[in-house]
Amino acid sequence: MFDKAEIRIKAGNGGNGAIGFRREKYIPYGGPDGGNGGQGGDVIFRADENVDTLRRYRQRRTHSAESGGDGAGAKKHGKNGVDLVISVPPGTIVTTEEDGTRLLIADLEKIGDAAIVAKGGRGGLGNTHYKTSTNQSPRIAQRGEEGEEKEIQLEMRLIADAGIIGYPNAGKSTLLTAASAAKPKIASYPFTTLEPVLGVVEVGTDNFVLAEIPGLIEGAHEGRGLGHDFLRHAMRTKMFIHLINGSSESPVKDLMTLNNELALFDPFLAQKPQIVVVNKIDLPEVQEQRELLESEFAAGGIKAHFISAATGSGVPALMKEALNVLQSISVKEAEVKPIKIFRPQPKEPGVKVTRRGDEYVISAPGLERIRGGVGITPNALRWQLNYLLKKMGVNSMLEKAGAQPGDKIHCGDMTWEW
Ligand SMILES: Nc1nc2c(ncn2[C@@H]2O[C@H](COP(=O)(O)OP(=O)(O)OP(=O)(O)O)[C@@H](O)[C@H]2O)c(=O)[nH]1
Ligand SMILES: [Mg+2]
Repeated sequence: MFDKAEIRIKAGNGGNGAIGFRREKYIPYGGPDGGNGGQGGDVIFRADENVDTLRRYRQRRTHSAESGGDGAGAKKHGKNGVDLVISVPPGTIVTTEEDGTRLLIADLEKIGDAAIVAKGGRGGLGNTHYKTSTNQSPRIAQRGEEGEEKEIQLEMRLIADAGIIGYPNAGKSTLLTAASAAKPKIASYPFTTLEPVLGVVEVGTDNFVLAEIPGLIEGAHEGRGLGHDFLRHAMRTKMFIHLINGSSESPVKDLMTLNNELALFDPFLAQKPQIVVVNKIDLPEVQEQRELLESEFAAGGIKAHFISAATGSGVPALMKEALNVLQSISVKEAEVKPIKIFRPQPKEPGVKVTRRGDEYVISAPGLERIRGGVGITPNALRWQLNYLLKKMGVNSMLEKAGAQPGDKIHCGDMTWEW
């Protein structure tokens, strides 16, 4: 139950190249002047300091970048599509699934880290581009390339397995010190700890990472105290140890207030597994209240631990319980697949000719996106393409493959006769 989201992203398509001719008085067909299509916008992910959770992406939907504009006559190039920048919290990893394996596309650890996750399509070339010494009036142009489309997963990278949360002065630093080798500052005033402090807790031969997460107070979700820093860190743990100061006026009210605060931050936080712990049981006034508190918590269905972080009493049992909870979570998460690094495939495989009966199919990047002008005959089309077919070696490949006069040749949307 970590902060996760699955969305579909679509980069912009490239605009189409134009087929156009200069029109001048007395010259029916001037030179070609069709402009290129614009580049499609990319989909970019960026770690943004103002984003704390993936909440806004939990509703599955498609996020698309703008497509490039089509080219036009008078050598006018299409406008480039605007990139779509998707803001995510620092610590987000972007993965995609391919053949049952999760592939890591980007690891956006620090504020400002960014990665292009879906590349916009290239704009198609206008007919101006296809003018040669033998073909002064090219009637072909290129369609824009499709923008990449992907189903991706976003996930916050964890800072720790378990987080200690609770009012300032509850004894969070003291508990972390008692349970691990971490040495956070301990003091009798609130907000002693300002940044999360991590420690490794050993339980028998197992261990887990425990963090003190400071800053949870009433109104924190509105920015009081350390405000959103709390949310940012709390999101990145699997479970909470909710530490209550046993010597406070009403420990039960403290628990309810802070759990309510968690839900106001993000319902997701309130749903994380939580162990409720009353601290400072070494103090006589807390010891006196123990039975009353136990029954009050029990009435709410909560089995509270009673510990003294200062003396260490009850701490080993608490850590054992935390490990149990973590292990039960990891059983549920066991189907999470290991992550491999995503390596983009080279985009331009070579030219290929495949025979299908009497017909031949050419697959050649770039060539596949060429389209003929309106009303162009198959023979005229072949003539228009001839220069490219020769240059790319397609003609000789067709010959080798056994193409005979009259055989149909397909490439992209085009068909002509050999
Ligand atoms: N008697 C007693 N005092 C404790 C216990 N745990 C912590 N304290 C005292 O409570 C005060 C606050 O302890 P910290 O561990 O700094 O509390 P914290 O929750 O980390 O506080 P912040 O970092 O300011 O949010 C200190 O004076 C501790 O000595 C305990 O089990 N018993
Ligand atoms: Mg502290």
